[in-house]
Amino acid sequence: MISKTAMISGVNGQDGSYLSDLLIDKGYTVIGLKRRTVGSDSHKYQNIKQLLNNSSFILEDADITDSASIYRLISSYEPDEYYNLAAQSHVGISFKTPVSTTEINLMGCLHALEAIRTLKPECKFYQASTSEMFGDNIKCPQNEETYFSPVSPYACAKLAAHHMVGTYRKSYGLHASSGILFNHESPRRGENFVTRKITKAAARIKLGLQKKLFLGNLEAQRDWGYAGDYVRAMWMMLQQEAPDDYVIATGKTNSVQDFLQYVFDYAGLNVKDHVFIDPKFYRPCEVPRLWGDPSKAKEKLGWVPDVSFQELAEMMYQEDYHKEKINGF
Ligand code: GDR
Repeated sequence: MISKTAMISGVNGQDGSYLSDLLIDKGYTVIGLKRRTVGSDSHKYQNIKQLLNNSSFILEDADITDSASIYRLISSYEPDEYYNLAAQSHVGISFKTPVSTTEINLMGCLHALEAIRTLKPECKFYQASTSEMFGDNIKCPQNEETYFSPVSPYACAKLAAHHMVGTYRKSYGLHASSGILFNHESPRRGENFVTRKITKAAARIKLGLQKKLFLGNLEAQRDWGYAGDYVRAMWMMLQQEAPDDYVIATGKTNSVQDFLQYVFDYAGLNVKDHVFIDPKFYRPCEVPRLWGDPSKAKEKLGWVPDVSFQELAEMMYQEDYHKEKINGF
């Protein structure tokens, strides 16, 4: 067992919750940072409910845009590893909230880097970078050498943070790594991301709880993997002697239409009977095609994904079906 302390921002999100499960299994103490929201936020504990009574899991209120809260927590817990997973992570919404998206996705990273540099420079740092940084550069498959061409406020802020991590690594010798993660999904995925929106709607249609599903661009291609596999890669990066950047992907690409068709076929439903296009789900600018080349992660970290596209879609549909069955009746 490993006796280390890890701090995870965005702990109640999909990735934060899977990473906490993984680290606690390995013997870590996890300090989970969660942003306090106005009003009832009981649904925000959904992904971490299995950890709330675990003595190795400590939940702290924090806001990554409030540098004082990050300094206070790093100073009191002196973590060995810090995983910066908190973000405004919805690309479409970033067009509507470009300023707050940039504050969270760029300044949140910078506050943590500065706090680590001044308070605990030996703390290893992980930054959640993203394939969205490749933007409209459709040279495929994309790897660590592919040039970035972001096309959303979300991706611009993430790219600035990505460069900030590289700058702190070079300038101050921090063990700071960025994972350029391609889309990764699971039953814990937020319901406004397209895969979960599709699996939840298919389950509800199958159960007679809903008739129609409205979507945007079905042509976009994404390299979809399983979040549980991807958090393993995050941890592996911080166990390396030297910090570095890694593409984490499956090496396969599929369109939104492919995912939709697969889930509806699996559920025994006809797409044409239920799915309609609503222009409001189109973005002002779209990333047409993401397809990652994870060779470096395989070679240097020994990382390979376990769950296939089909297994992922089936897992998500089945969980949504069971949840909706309980909720719906
Ligand atoms: P993405 O994920 O933008 O790739 O970012 P999302 O699931 O939101 O969109 C994937 C593709 O589906 C198209 N699409 C729709 N998307 C949503 N959300 N809702 C719809 O109704 C819909 N219809 C079609 C989108 O236009 C897009 O092309 C995710 C996030 O997790 C980021 O935080 C992360 O950095 C990247 O993946 C890698």
